[in-house]
Amino acid sequence: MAEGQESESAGAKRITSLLSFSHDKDVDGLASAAIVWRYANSKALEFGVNLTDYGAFEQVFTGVASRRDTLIVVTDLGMDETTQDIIIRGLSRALTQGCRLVWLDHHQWSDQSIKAILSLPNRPVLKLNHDYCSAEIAQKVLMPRDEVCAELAKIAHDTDFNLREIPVANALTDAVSVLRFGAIDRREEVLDALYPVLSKLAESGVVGVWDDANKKFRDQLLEKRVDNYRKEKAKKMRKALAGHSDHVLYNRLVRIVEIPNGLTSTDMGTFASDPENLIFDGESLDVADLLLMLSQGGMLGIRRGRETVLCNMAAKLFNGGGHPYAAGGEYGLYENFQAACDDIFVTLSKDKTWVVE
Ligand SMILES: [Mn+2]
Repeated sequence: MAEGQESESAGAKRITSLLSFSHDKDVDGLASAAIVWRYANSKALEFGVNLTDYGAFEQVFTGVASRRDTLIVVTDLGMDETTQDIIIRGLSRALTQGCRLVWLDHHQWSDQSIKAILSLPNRPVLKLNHDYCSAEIAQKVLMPRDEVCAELAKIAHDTDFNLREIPVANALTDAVSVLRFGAIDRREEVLDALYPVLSKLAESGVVGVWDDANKKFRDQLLEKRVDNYRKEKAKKMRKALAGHSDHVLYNRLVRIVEIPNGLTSTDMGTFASDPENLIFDGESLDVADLLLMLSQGGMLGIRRGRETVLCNMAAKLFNGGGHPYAAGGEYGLYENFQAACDDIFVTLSKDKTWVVE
């Protein structure tokens, strides 16, 4: 036993740097990376970060194979099964070269993916917990006594569980969208666009980017961009909702809307669950039990207005998954929106698993 401990501390001493992989799409991914960054600073490890999204793992994870003596920390990312082989190969190589792996996540994982991570060399750590967002897991595991990290985790929870109770959490969600969509439009790196916010969050927490007395971002240009984005967004969401297609299935109101580029399912889902936003020409629509948002690329975002349905079960019928309150899937490319809606209604009518009895 004593011998084992000795070799472990000798091994730990060799670690000189920390490489963080996190989700670029939302506040949870960003807050997780900021918490990991603070952990790296607390251990005096040289810090590097990669932000990515599903479908782009390959570019990001291929570089990992050349790392040595690095602590690799992955947060807010589930193993992407289509690129699992590439990820496992890269990580396996890194871990035999003295790297260590800590993977913290809250998405649904297949048994096969869990096994693939746990059978990697050099005793990888994998912590999965569906009751928390990823930033909360990172905070509890890595920085349990750090106040700044505790606040970051709280904010991430507010956005990830769609509670929308903390103003700065909403503002940061919009800032991530503005910066991310802006970078994508200009074909720039999302990481570069998010880096200034991320580094300030890591350095001094929320107070580094947000003036809470005035409920504004400290960066005036960012504040302006977010404000403008919110106005445009409200306009687009109203237009999208006006073109909705409704159908009652198993006594549940199912609504499909076409979601335009530049809007997230979370934004649309929140907007569409507020009765105040559902008044058209003096007539008010009911809040839908199940809301499906079809994007021009054929992706489906799924949210619910009541706890009478399970978004993740509906998503399963469209090759997707997620949580009961928020999920996503894929319908495929389409030309005629109404025909696509009818087709989606037919699929939902054939399987009752998404209905809470
Ligand atoms: Mn998350």
